[in-house]
Amino acid sequence: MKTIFKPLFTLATASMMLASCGGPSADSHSSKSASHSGGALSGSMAEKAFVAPGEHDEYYAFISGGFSGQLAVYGLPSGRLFRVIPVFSQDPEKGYGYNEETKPMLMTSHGMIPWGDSHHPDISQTNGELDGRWVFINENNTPRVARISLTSFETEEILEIPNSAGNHSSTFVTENTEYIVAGTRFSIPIPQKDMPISEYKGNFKGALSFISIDPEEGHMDIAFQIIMPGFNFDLAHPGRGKSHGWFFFSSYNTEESNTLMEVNASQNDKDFITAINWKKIEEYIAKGAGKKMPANYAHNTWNDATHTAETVMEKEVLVINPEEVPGAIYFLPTPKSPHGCDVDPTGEYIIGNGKLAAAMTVHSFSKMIKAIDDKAFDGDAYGIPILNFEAINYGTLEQPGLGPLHTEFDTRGNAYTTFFISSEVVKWNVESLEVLDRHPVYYSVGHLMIPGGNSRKPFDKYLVAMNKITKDRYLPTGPEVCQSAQLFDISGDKLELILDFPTIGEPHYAAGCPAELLADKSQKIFKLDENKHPYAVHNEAETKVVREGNEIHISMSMIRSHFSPDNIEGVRVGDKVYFHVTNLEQDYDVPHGISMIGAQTSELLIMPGRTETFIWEPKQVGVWPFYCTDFCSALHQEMQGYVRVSAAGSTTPLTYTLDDEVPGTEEEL
Ligand code: RUQ
Ligand code: CUA
Repeated sequence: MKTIFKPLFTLATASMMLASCGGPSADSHSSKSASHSGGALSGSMAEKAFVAPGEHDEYYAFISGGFSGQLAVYGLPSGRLFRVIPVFSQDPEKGYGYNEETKPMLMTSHGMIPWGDSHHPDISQTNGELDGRWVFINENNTPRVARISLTSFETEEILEIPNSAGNHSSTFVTENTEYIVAGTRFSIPIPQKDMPISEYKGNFKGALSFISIDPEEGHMDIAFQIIMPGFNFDLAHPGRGKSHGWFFFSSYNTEESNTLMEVNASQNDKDFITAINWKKIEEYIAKGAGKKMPANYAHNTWNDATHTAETVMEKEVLVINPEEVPGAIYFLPTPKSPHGCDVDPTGEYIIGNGKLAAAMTVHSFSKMIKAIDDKAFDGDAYGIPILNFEAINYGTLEQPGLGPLHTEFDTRGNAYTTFFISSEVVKWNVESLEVLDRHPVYYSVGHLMIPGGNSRKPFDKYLVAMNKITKDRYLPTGPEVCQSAQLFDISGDKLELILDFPTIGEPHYAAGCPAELLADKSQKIFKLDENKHPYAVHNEAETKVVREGNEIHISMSMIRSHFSPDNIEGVRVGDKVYFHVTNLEQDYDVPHGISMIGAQTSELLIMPGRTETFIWEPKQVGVWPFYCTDFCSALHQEMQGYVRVSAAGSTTPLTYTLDDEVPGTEEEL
């Protein structure tokens, strides 16, 4: 039997693995004998995923890169990769995090961090439907959230989250993009201090941050943080429709243990989903609840006019103690270390995927409200009422599979849940709690995504399953093989697997939307006459080279197919040379690149109308070339230039030319 599962689950689930659970047969784990999917796709299935050369896809899929820190853009149903949007990690291909303009995007209270671990993208909504303005995504390791423009497909803002560690339950937008959230995975001392780890229990706290989104510009701000008991907060989901105004967070380690977590955090029969009435908290805040706490966190914003990011260090955050907001926070007991916490499109059903449970728990929002009114409590934890399980529970899906992780929904009342251990997607009806279909995936699926699946209006034609392990599915590439996504057609009664495609990094989670929501408004150029970069040039006449002590600022332009200037003399060893380069093109899809021999940074890849900067510190005397790195025209290979570097202290005058014109000469400032 070929069974794929991760050591994470060995202790708690070895016995579950042995029980017959109605999961797929051992055989169906093998690609070679998988009769359900067909080892080779049949012709009609292949047709469903086929997008003819020159045709466009029906959907965009934004698949997180997991530990790559980025967000990749694919088309569905083809699975074709269009672009990797750099978010939390440097990207030398695009100069992101390397050029002077974008370096501030990666600034944090710990300094500049070149890498991140991105998990959960989510597209902005209006009235509970995707509006295609922005996609948000979280970073776990050094807690941050990012906002990416779905016009320019670039990261526009990154906000660090203080009092947080392992920002996992994030981002997840509310119905009108009022908030995204950031729930801490690790509880920590708040404020941080030097203390024994063994005193975790009762002393460490878990912050749940609500980040408000400006409705016009999208700017992010931490509206408030709720300082919760020291649990591990895992996933989150906003209410919608009738439950709009509430947010639900799953948690594990309600035991509050701090060592050998795989055993000690799995003791309690039930952990909690935390239900937070954020509208009520807003009312409390309006009446003065909460207090400003000193903090230090980076807020990095892209300026569209200057084409430059800037960092502001924020100095305080509003924190709320649960005791200050009675009636706004409740615990929903949920078996057993719930991971995914998902709300159906009607807002009535709250699904807790107890990753160590053999059953899935469905809570009812209306029963929850009634239980609150009836005060159907089973005590409290740290003063927060624990609702009676029977009073809130809608029902249980018995033995649907092993290791349920995440659930998404269609418009027909069905839910689709991933099972990590039994490697399958199970379709079930939310109201009747009946399993309708199941399909193996290859292998160890984490999240799944239906475009719009986090909104009131899912587009339920396709489902993407994102797999952690692929083993024998692709050509081997050394010790690490790719991770993958698998595309299902869910328009019929049965799940139909129609495509397998490898992904960038770990395809952790994804957001998708119909192509027509974005395609028409996709940005084509940046207008040159609106370029307010301090070193921008708007034509070749404005190009210049200026010495300021041992700094040299080259204001250079690029257009098919030359740089201006293309020859520069009078640079000396020990100088710090700034290349400020403007792409004068005003045509769609004509970026130019530039790189300089020996520059200890990446290339610049400059979009039409934009200005970018890199620094070169020549170490050696000589005549050194630079060139365009992006094949831009038939004369791309001619797009080049030289810098003459003289010895330190040399008196070679600073001159620069294009086309044997009279050399420009700059006085030393
Ligand atoms: S979590 S694989 Cu990082 Cu989204 Cu469940
Ligand atoms: Cu410009 Cu190649």
